[in-house]
Amino acid sequence: MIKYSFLFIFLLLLSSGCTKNSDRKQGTNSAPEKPNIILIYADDLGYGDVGAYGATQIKTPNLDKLANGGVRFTNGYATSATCTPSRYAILTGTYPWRNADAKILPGTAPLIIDTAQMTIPKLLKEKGYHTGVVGKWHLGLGSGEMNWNVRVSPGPNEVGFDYGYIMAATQDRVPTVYLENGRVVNLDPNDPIEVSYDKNFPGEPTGKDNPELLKMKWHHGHNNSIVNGIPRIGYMKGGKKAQWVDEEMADHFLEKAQQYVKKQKDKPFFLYYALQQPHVPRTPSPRFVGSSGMGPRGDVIVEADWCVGELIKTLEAEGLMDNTLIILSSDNGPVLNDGYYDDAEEKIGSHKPAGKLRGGKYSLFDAGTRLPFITYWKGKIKPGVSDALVCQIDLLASLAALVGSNAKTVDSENLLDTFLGKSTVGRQELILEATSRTALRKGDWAMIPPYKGPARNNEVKIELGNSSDYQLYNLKNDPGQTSNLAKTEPEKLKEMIDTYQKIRGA
Ligand code: NG6
Ligand code: CA
Repeated sequence: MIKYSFLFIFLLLLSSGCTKNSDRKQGTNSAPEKPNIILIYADDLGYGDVGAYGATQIKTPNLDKLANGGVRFTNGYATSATCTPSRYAILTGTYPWRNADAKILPGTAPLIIDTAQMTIPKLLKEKGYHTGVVGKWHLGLGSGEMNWNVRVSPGPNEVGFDYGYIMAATQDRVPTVYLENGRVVNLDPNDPIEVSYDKNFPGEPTGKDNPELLKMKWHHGHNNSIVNGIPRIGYMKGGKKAQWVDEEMADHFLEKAQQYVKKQKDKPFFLYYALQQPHVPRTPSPRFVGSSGMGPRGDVIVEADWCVGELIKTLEAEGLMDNTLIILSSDNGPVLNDGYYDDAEEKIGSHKPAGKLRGGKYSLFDAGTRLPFITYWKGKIKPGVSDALVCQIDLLASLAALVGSNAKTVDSENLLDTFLGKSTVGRQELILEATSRTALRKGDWAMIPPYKGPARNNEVKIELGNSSDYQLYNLKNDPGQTSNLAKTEPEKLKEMIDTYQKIRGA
């Protein structure tokens, strides 16, 4: 009898589904593991901005430590050359060109992830994870008319995140406030927030009309409401107490990320830590001003690197390094002048933000989407460099495989072994997207169909990839995409066009 009640209690414990850190499987059998997962996502960090990827002028010791102690991917891609579509794709495992709303969004845009859609946090939550997002969101909030003075939903909490501490859109867009689980932080009910992307509120100064109030000057766009002396995109009134201090944003998000880790450490957790650097406006903490010798853009990269180092220190202090998988990448390629005069061009020196690649943010050339991409898991991932073709869109199926979930999407490929450094096999092909235009990467080749429109955006000074002819490049021999082989390799071109049309359903 006693024997049976022991068995009963044992079975009860087994079925209780409690997945405390101490209960996690250590991979000694085929049961899935449940490491903590931290996805660190930088904003506009280029292929060449990281030491481990060849930068010598900017020092990124903490990113390098992850890159050199984990797998450093040389063919790691975002789906897109701008933020919203890449963020949509990484969280949903779905190509952004399948969703017409997945474009750079204003701060008032509704949520573009369907609340019924599969997402990484959702699948992890189903497997017992606590899930959190800290940092830049830019996937829209609410479902139409926005009222910032009540709880804003749907948002992160409705697509799988138990906890959210975010900025709604970008640092250069209003509203310039933080939201915690849908509520504006420090909102004074007597000073309600109003936001418009159409017209100014009477009597409110703007970057266009009140240059005397500016501490940072706008170059293109960015001449609407002024917050903290910085002119923004969009108009905002009220919410004075809730407005963020730009120079404190990095510390603020870091602190929230650290608090999250400390609070959730006894359960497997997923933290999506979406850094705001080095997107404009570049506002390093005073501690980092001058740290790169390259002006604010370099300084905020040094700052972002420091933030990553501090988060790792927290993981170490909490004894979590051995069971935490860290994934680091960026949402799109680099840009120097993205709308403010901040010396990014003037002080660039010999630094190459895109490394050996052509183009940058907004571009269909490789620098738009090929980015630093690192996986790190102390004691689990053998350090190495992988040339496998991998995309952020593959994280959904791969993390599902890691935790024993059968969640999947049409576009996400299970490359778990590749991400863990156990295989060198990547995906065969990948559709790349830049401001609604698409191209194909397949094997060593990239094919860009003809597009109307300027070859170069002269404001940001980036080649966009538009041409009246097909473009075909062999990235292995010619990573800088200097030699268009469309005419000399007609068979390869045809094969690429066929594959492209098959995937795009054209
Ligand atoms: C552009 C902004 C740019 C940046 C970008 C979004 C202008 C002229 N330019 O429209 O500064 O905010 O949108 O960047 O307004 S992203 O990384 O979030 O995609
Ligand atoms: Ca971005």
